[in-house]
Amino acid sequence: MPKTALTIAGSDPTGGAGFQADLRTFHSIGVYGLSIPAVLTAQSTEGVYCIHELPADFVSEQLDVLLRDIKPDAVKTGMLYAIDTLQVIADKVRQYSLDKLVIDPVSVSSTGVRLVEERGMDIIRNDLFPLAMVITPNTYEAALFTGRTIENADDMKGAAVALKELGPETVIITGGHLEGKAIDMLFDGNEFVFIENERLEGEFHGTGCVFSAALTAGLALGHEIKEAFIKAKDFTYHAMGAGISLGKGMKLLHF
Ligand code: PXL
Repeated sequence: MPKTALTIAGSDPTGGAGFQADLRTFHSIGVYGLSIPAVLTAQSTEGVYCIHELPADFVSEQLDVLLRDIKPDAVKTGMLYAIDTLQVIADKVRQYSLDKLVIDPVSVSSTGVRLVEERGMDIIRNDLFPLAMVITPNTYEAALFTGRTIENADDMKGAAVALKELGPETVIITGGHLEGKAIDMLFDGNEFVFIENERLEGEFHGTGCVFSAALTAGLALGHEIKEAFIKAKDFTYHAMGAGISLGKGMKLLHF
């Protein structure tokens, strides 16, 4: 029987991000993908043009119907957008004891469009982070959630310690948006693990989704968090290296 991973996330018609990218990633890693769309977007490689909420009680219904039938080996959340939807996810994670939970606290698109309602940030911080096995903010999101400035590896460490205090088991901050080398960092309360890569040319869309989905797939396969982190980073970096310009805007990861 294959291992299973569930993504609860937004729709990105390009497939570069959102639940479509998560499903591609799960499949590529050999994990059977389950998916619940939580919000729809109209977007291209040039950006997000429109966001269409789904009723929170319909997201809730999708979760009930699926989870009464199948217990996924790991779960990730991506763009959830609406306050009511975020609350539903927190409730359902508790109700169904979803313990291998990766929270990618998607807040802003690469082109600067808000992907969560403003007060939703509080629900992510107070209700979702404490339930997470791993949270995967990028440096920009880590700065938003902690109120800190993050410009280098030391700032990343400080932010990770502050984020860990909010309750997740492990914090991974992805640093692709910093100057210089691309640095990603894991903090589990005891040690910091850094991964450094040469920065790749170009603007990429969906790196956060692919990374967190690869991490979730690794956890579904039974890897320890640190091993899943290293493998997920490697997967994402290679997919960026093979990135494609399908449209007029950002590059999409290819794998
Ligand atoms: O990359 C973050 C992200 C996640 N999910 C959806 C998105 C985006 C960015 O645009 O559209 C659906």
